[in-house]
Amino acid sequence: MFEYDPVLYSRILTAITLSFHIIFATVGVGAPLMIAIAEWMGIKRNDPHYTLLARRWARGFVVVVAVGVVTGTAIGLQLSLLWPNFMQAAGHTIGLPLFMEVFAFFFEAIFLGIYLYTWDRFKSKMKHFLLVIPVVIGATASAFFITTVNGFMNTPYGFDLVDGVLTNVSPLQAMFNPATPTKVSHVIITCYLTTAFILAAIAAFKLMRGSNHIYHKKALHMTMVTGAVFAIATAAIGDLSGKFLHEYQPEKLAAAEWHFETTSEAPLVLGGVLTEDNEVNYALEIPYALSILAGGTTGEEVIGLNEFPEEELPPLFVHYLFDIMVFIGMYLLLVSVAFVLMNWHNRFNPIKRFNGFSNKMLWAIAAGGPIAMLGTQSGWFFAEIGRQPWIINGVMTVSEAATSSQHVDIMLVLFSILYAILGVTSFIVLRRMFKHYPVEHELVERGIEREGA
Ligand code: HEB
Ligand code: HEB
Repeated sequence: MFEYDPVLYSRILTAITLSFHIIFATVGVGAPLMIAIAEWMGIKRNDPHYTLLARRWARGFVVVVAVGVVTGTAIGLQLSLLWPNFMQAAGHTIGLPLFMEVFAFFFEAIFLGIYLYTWDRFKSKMKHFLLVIPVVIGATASAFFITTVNGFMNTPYGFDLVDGVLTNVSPLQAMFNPATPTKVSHVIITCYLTTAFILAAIAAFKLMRGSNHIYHKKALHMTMVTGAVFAIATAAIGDLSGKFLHEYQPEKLAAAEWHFETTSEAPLVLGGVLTEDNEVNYALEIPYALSILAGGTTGEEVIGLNEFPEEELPPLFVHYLFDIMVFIGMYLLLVSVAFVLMNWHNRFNPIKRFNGFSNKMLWAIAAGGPIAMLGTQSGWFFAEIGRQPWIINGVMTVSEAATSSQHVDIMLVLFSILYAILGVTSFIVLRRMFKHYPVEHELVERGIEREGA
């Protein structure tokens, strides 16, 4: 019934590993910034609630980093085990950013250690705050370096192809390939956005569960204001990513929009169903919008799928992945901007300042956390499946790159068990950590509030 196919199993194992890694990596990149903002506000407003936010988030962050390191190491292993021909062909081209990611990680880890052990050890709070800056830089640099590798896979640069071999390699040119600017900024900003929403969701959840504590309200405000800023930035950079695809990977953009004929004034297609002869049914069309996304004007000519040989086209279901991501982007933008606007006129009113939200709003924010993570996942799935059949665009296909080992099925089972254990354990650890030491206790214990206050 099931034919053993090492390529298929390698793809499944890589997809599972990356999807699992990306959950922790995304929060790992975003959390340091949120911690830094909270600690900064604690100092500036002389408000211990914000300082406690930074402390508690930092504790959770450590668990996230630990899992990120394990799953990241699994990726490193699997790159050589499952895709030996890819690593042999391109290893020396992308070795620089791969190494730099490890370096960025060590940089981050060293300062994170110092940061965690020096709360209350400095006379000036500012000195402790300064220690979080290298953590922010290290985490973001990780995302930067590793995303340039992914950029290279999409728009390979910095080598000559002689008889199928990559020669005359320039690692810097490979790193700063045409995909790097939009990809790196889209990834980093969506890491910040997703983390802001996950932290906001936790605060909203606490408030829905009956807590009325100002601590959670302040958390909600801070995360929603930053969330709104990053949601706007995400939309702006997402637009640039669309323009990048138009120029360098037109087949991916056309697949995302089921755009078959090359035309100007091309519409954006939302949802719908594709028939056997490539007719689009039941879709919502926004006139001219694809031309505007691609080139900024309604007259922009957008290349259609019919221009490409059929065996070089990605699977057309990527359309739904793109739709889900864009829809989620709109949802997060709407919720966070609505929240900020609704609270704007209360900003100088000390009583109403932190009370301007309804239960419906709390629901919408609580849902926004998991939804944002889903957006990150669908974004990656879209970008990766949209590059098929290539592993290095136009140079090497995924099946050429794969191992022919007969044991990938066993690896798949073993790694799945590892991820299940890691996922469950980290969930339990995080839950216990915060449940057994609730905010209310910690506030009293640190002398920030009195019992019953
Ligand atoms: Fe990652 C970690 C690899 C993707 C972010 N990573 C990690 C590790 C490794 C890796 C190996 C461990 C540590 C060191 O450095 O050593 N990755 C990797 C690869 C890939 C990735 C190979 C692809 C293919 N990442 C990724 C992405 C991102 C990331 C995409 C973003 C966005 N990572 C990261 C971070 C980290 C890591 C942040 C650290 C940890 C945590 O979590 O924090
Ligand atoms: Fe995104 C990807 C657009 C939203 C996440 N994006 C992507 C792409 C595009 C876009 C075009 C592809 C690129 C390439 O491939 O190179 N977006 C967009 C837009 C929007 C968005 C237009 C609306 C606003 N995203 C979004 C969100 C999120 C995301 C919201 C999350 C949360 N994406 C993402 C990711 C990815 C993407 C992660 C992968 C990476 C790259 O860049 O690629």
